[in-house]
Amino acid sequence: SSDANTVTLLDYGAGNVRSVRNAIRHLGFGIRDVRSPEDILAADRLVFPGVGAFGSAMDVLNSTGMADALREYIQRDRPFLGICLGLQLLFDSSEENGPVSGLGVIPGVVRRFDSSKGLIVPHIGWNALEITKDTQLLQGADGHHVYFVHSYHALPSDANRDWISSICNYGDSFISSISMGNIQAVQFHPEKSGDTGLSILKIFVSANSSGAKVPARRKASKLAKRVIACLDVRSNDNGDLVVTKGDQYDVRDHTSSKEVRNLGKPVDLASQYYIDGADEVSFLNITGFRDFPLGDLPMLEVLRCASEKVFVPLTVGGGIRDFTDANGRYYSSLEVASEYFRSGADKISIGSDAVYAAEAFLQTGVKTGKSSLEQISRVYGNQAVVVSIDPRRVYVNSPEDVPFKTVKVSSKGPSGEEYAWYQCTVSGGRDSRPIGAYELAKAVEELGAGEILLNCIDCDGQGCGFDIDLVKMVSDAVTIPVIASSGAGAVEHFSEVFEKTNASAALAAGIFHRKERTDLSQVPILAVKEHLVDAGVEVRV
Ligand code: 1PR
Repeated sequence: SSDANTVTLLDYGAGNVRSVRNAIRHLGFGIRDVRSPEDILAADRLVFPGVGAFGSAMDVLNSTGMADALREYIQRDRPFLGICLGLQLLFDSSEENGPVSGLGVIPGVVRRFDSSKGLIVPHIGWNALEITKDTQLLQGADGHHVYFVHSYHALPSDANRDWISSICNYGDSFISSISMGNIQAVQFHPEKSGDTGLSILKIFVSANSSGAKVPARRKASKLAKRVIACLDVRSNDNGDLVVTKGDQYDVRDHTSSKEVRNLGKPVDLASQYYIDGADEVSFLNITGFRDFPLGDLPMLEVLRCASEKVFVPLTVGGGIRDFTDANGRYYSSLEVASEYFRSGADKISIGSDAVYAAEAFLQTGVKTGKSSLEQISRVYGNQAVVVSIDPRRVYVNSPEDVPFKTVKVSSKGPSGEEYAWYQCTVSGGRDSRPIGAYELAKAVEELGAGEILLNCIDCDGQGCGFDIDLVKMVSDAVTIPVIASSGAGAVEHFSEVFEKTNASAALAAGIFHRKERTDLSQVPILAVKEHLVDAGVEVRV
């Protein structure tokens, strides 16, 4: 490809920039990778998607001489686009494991969001920008939501005011983008912000300077509630990877054939849900607990193909744990997760293994640092690690009956019980464990989970609504985002869960699947979004 069709990418090898690559290629551009500081200075257009922790990124940039090259490139006012950490690194310093010095191009500091007053951290999801400076890059972003995922943010001040092109509100105002001459950087992820994000990237990569600038416009923004489409994936009896869906985790048809329900191909459905407006797509490899996931090459292929077509975050779960294969070769959970990330996942989700880790932590009070949850969040950041909880409701007469947190239930149990606790399970609901959903949620938050996917076996596939008692209990207990899951059967169930609980997102499966059963109606994602707008819930449309 000619130079005009090629952008230079600075990937210093600290994590997954596959999404950025996919988005640039999707726009029809080629990528040249930076191998040396000279490649930076020779670039026509440089994209810098920062990943990993601030300090380790600066270590790499300093030791390779790339920090100096970047400063010089920026000094020369050459076309530059920083993304996420690629914005933060431009500032003087960060408090992340620090203070640590940054590139020092822009005056100011990078701080952690303060969760002490109940603010949910990380800031994950879709938020709108307050555009403060005429800038062409943000043309398509005016009034639209873009996708953020970060725990640290650059603070606006008098000293850096001239650089700021937009701010965003989350707890406090933070800098969501900067623009000065040819130097641009954004805190959000254009590569994961659907069409809005792709249009921003396109303006930069195509060096399009003909369009109108967005006039500065101040408009209050609020983090939107997310609607997530979930695909439960497994091999069917013929060995093909299919999307399936169970009733209370039972995925076999209750007809005479007892076949695994086959609702379609994973990549086709994921692309369709992206087009339909899903804010995220999740794949759960529901037999991952028994098969070795890296033996499951089709799943990795599904991720690779899906990430070329889906420009919102992708999560994958199932089978993330240490494993020894039939030949005696040992794989750490970190290797399994890394393979998922390399194949296109933005987040991984851990089920069974997180239950064991939480049990051990609660018994000993010691964080060993060795669990899959701790290791993966240390290397990839907690925003990349979701813990999936699969609890089952257990009714009791009184909170004193069990050593677990109970709730007073909104509808009584079969023998008139007024309370319930939610018992965690492993292996897709097959085995029950001596720990409640509340205790598990608190423990995994301590161990480094960035988000909780809260299922409920009783409600799964029933279409009768989310378990509000459970979602309220857990979302009030933690300061990381909680994704309510299981039971959506009508648009009203989504507004109910957002009105009555602190859930940050709602995940559903059956309600969106097309060739679903005839006993439950299929509802498109757009209908859910429209209903939420009418109900006064902020969503991305
Ligand atoms: O334990 O780390 O290998 O992870 C296994 C993962 O697979 C877990 O996240 C677990 O929730 C999931 N899983 C295991 N077995 C099943 C099953 O159905 N037999 N699926 C299963 C769980 C729950 C949701 C479902 C919602 C919404 N499915 O993913 O999509 O309940 O459903 P609905 O909207 O139709 O009600 P590990």
